[in-house]
Amino acid sequence: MTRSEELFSKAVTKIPGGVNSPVRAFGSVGMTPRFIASAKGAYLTDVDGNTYLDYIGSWGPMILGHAHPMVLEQVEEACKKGLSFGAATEAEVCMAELICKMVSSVEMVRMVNSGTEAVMSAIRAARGYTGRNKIVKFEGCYHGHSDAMLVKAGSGVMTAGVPDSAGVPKGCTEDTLLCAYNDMEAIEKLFIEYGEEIAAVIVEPVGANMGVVLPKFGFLERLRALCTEYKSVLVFDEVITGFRLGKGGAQEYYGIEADLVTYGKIIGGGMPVGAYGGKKEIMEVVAPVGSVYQAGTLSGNPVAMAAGLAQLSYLDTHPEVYTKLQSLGRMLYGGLEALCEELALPYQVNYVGSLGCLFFTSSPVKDYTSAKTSDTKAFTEYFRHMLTHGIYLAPSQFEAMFLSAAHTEEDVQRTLACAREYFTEK
Ligand code: HOZ
Repeated sequence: MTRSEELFSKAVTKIPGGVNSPVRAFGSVGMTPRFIASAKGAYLTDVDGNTYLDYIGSWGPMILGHAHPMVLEQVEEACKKGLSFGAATEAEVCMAELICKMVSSVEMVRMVNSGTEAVMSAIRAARGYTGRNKIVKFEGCYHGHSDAMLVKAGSGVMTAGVPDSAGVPKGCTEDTLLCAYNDMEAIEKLFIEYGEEIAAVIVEPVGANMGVVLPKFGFLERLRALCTEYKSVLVFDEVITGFRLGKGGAQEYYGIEADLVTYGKIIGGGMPVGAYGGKKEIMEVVAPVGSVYQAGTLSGNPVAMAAGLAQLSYLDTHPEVYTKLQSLGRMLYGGLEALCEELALPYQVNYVGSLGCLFFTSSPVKDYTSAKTSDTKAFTEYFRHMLTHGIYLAPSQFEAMFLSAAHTEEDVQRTLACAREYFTEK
C-alpha cells in the first residue's frame, strides 16, 4: 500500500469521501487520490516521493508556478506581523487600487474569502441594486456552491430552477432561470418573457467547468446588450479567467465590460481569497454604505492580501508572462489538435491562451449538452496513462487544464510525447 493509499483509507473514516472538495477524490477516474506533500514551479510531489508535471495549478491561481519565491517572501513578511486583525489594513487598500487599475470595468471592489462567497455577494448586490429577484445562469457554468447557483443543467432553455443538490430548498432556486450556453435565441426569449424581473445574468465568459467551452462569436456581446436594454446587471464570473487571459481577464480579452465581476483564488496567489467588484453605483449598495449586508472577519486577511498583491503586482508589471502563456498554450493545445488530426482521433480541443481541454467526443463542444457527449471511459484511460507517466491532469473530463509561467517548452513537448505514445499504442 502506498502512503497516499494509506492516508486515503484513514481520510475516508473522518472526512466525507476522504476529501474536502469532491473532485479531488479521483472518483470519476476510478482511482484514489495522490496526497500532495509539496509543490515547486510546475511540479507537484506526493507523499510517496513521486513527482508530477501539474496541469491543475490549484485550479488556476498558481499562474506563476507553485511556491514562487517572491510571493513566499511577501507572505513570510506578512506572517511575522500578525495573521488576522479583523480590522482595516493598508494592504487591502493597495489590493483594491491594484485591481481597479488592472481591470478597467472595476471601480470599487470588496474582498471576500472564496469564489463562492464572491458570487453569492455579487448576486445579492445585483438584487439589491435592481430591486428584482430573478437571475439567469447558464447550463454547465459553475459559480460555487451557494444555494441559488446549484441549479441542475437541464436540457430546457427556459427551465425553471431545480436544486442540483439535496439540501437546497426549492425556494432558493425558483428565481434562477437556466439557459444553454452560447444559445442566443434562448437568452433572447428569456429576456422577452422575464426581462423586467431579471436582476442579473451571471456567466463564465469562458466556460471552464464543463471542460473548456468558448463563447461563440457575438454571445457575450449579446448578453451585454440585453442587460443594458433591460437594466439587468451583467456579472462575469472570472474566478478562472480573471488575470489569466490577460491583466484585464476575459473582459479585456473579448472587449466586453461587465457591470460586476467575481474573482477567486487567483487574486490570493493560492491563498483563500475572493472578491467582487464593478461599477461604483452598484457596489455602493453594499453595507456600510448601502443596505445590502455582507461581512467577514477574514475578508481582506493580511496574509492573503500579501500573497495576492505580490502575484498581481508581478502580473501587472511583467506582460511577458502572458506572452509566454499564450505561446505555451498554442504549443500544447495546438499540438494536441495536430495529434488528433494526424492520428485521425475524433476528438475536440477547445482552448484560449493557457486554458484548454481535450474532449473525447466527435461533436464540437459548444455547451453542456455537447460536452456531455464525451466518452468519459476513454478520458479515464487517457488520464491514467498520463498520471502513470508523471503528468497530473484534472481527474475529470469536465475540468480545464491550466498552464503556468513555470511550465517550459520541454514540459509541453514531454506532455505531447506522452499523449502521442498513448494514442499510438492504443
Ligand atoms: N471547483 C473546482 C473544480 N472546478 C475543484 C476545487 C478543488 O477540489 O479544489
